[in-house]
Amino acid sequence: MTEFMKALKSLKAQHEELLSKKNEKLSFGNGIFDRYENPIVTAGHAPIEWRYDLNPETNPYLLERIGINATLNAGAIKWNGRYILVVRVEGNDRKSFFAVAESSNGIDNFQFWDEPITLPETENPDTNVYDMRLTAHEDGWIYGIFCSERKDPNAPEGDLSAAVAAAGIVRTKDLLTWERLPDLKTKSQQRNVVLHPEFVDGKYALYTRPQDGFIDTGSGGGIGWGLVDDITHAEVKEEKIINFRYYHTIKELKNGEGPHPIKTEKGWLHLAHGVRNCAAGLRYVLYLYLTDLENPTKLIAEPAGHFMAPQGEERIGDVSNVLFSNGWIADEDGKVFIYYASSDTRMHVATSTIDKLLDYCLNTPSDGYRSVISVQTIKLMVAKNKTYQK
Ligand code: BGC
Ligand code: BMA
Repeated sequence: MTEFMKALKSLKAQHEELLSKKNEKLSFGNGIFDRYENPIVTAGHAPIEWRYDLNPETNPYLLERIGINATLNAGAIKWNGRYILVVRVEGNDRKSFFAVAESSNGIDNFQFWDEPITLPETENPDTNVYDMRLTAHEDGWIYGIFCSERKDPNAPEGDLSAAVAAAGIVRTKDLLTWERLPDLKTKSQQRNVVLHPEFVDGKYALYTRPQDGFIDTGSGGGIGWGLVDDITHAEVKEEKIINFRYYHTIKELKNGEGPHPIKTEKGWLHLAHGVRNCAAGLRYVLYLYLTDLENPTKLIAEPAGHFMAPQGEERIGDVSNVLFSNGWIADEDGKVFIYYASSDTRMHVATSTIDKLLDYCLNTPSDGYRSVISVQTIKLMVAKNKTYQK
């Protein structure tokens, strides 16, 4: 066997081993959700054919020609009985693109389809695209809303990082061919825009995240909501804030809707991220909130603090101290698969159930905004437990 063939054989064996690895639930948790032993999609999951020229004549040393840096922030959808992720794949060149990975059980053996998604551009080409949220809308289309980033045309000379973020919109029926619609028009820049799955007053409804600049949300008070008449020329004229930011909370600096909320008997169940600034940089955690079934903009419950925060190895990566989620899947039987990325580097899954998540939302104390209230809340729990034990 030639050196080339030997190298190729071992490359394929390693890849196969990674893809076929079983994933086990970790045995200790808080009862609310379960974490798993292994990340579910990593840069190493990218197909060998994307990265290597497999012809010994043009690549005699079997060198990797196209490096993949990270797989993160995936949108998710159950489709034909399969668990589908539209993963943000980032190359060594720092450009991200979208690629479908699928699994039959939602927790392991995720495998990328043969080729990444071909995403059409608008007349204003995107520099980078990321963080797609998938919504199977009641109009019959599957929509993907993502962040399209372009260099700021008004940036002062020499400023190479000033950018403009906008919500790009695509739709598909087969996850293979994607139709690009015009970007969302709103008053400000946008990241974290999510399509609600149902019409509201006959209109498309969007969760938005108004922001003053590319990074700063500034006067943008939190997660917004706006209605759109025509999704093929989407414009939100009025944005109403439905989930606010507060001083000294996990979402002091910014927050954004994760995937679209899940419809439950007790309300719309939302997964979002909250960000605070500290000496180590921005810390991203996940939180849940519940809104009214009839009026998805009306907050019913919001537990204090984070639902999930980076732990152990999750804390380390390209952008450390970050958990981010823009995809989850609720099965018919009430099981929920929460797909989250750690530190802008790899994808994980956590599982729970609708019942547990609702119980968590409705029975976890809400934020009292002061240390003294936190102590009162604990003392109430202790007192209750004393009477119960008697
Ligand atoms: C990065 C995103 C990040 C955003 C704001 C973009 O250039 O690709 O991952 O969320 O900047 O920091
Ligand atoms: C953001 C997001 C994500 C990313 C996070 C942390 O603003 O949109 O793309 O995970 O920053 O870098």
